[in-house]
Amino acid sequence: MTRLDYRTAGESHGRAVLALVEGLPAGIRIDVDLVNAALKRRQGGYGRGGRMKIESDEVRILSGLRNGQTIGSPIMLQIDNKDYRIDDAPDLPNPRPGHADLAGSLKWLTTDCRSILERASARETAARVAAGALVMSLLQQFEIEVVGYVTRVGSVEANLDDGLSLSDLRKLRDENEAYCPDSTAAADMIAQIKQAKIDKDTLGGIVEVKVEGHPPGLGSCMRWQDKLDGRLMQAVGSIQAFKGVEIGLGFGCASRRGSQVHDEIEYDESQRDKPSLGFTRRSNRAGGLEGGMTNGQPIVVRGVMKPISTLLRGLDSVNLETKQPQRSDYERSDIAAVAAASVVAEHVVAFEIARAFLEKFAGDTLGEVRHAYESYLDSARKLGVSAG
Ligand code: EPS
Repeated sequence: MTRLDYRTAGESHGRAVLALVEGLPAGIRIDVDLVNAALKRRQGGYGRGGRMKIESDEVRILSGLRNGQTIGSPIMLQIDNKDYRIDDAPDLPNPRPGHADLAGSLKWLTTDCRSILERASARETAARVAAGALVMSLLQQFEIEVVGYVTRVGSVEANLDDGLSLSDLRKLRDENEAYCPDSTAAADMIAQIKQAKIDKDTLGGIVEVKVEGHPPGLGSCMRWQDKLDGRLMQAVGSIQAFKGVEIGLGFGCASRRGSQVHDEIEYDESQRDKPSLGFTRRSNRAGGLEGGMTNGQPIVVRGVMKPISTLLRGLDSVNLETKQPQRSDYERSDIAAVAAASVVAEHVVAFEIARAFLEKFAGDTLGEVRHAYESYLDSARKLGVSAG
């Protein structure tokens, strides 16, 4: 059986960006509207530049479905680029500090950063969102919810009540262009982005993703490669311009004592049918993961995005042909794309959850996966209850 996986292809100004998803069981009805809604949301958010006015991303599913349902075969997703001038686009010899330009030019031995940036570009995240949105149709079957939103832009930090449900967070997030569930902070974030634009500068920020409804036991402590916390960190840390990832309290663990970090365990019989299976916690500083496995609490992952490296006013650089000082190249760019990055983070996390879910509850068909899932929950709820 094929493990759930995906690859992406496509250049920023090539014909299309693509994702090839393999390993989804047969019998899942795919909600294409969900994929297109996610793609549209990724294109939005306050601070996006001219390119997003040109593109209107929509997925074409070229393979893998019959009458709207998966049949177990590879699924090819295509998103066409309207701006596909890759062969006519000018050479870019002046690398932008912070972008892949210089490191890539030195790696592939070229003085034209164009060949590097075409693939390094965040345009590729459209494919990652499409793949993640596709597997949401599987997660929905098991009532697993994933929500991503913005918690910081520049110096503005959101103030979010821990008690907000995922549907509250989603609703509040969707009410503003900062994709932030705190409307006061959202207005301040937008004001900061406006000011950065006036100053011909850019801004970064922090995104947070929460997952609920998943069972305990996803991931494993037996092989480092299988640890779900590490896999989530790679998925989020590999998003363009991300510089750090934390789970739960994350770096905040360093300054506290153990008694202020670890989430003490209780048992509440009335919660036996919840994902915690009754093993409740008063806090969730672990962010839902212990030993590389889900522990029945919500997953909380955060990632930090650096400010966009293409600045309207440029930065000091060097011309790769002449080796003389030169300001970095500018064509057009976003001022901030933290809102869009929250959509990307949501979908790469969704994909990792789906992958870990299908590892534990493997099956060629959705029916077999459901059977494995229910049989596990049945056994888990009987844990500790003696047969006699
Ligand atoms: C990007 C540069 C800009 C962004 C782009 C990421 O594109 P362009 O060079 O065509 O103006 O808008 O983001 C996207 C295209 C996207 O779909 O998110 C870069 O160099 O990383």
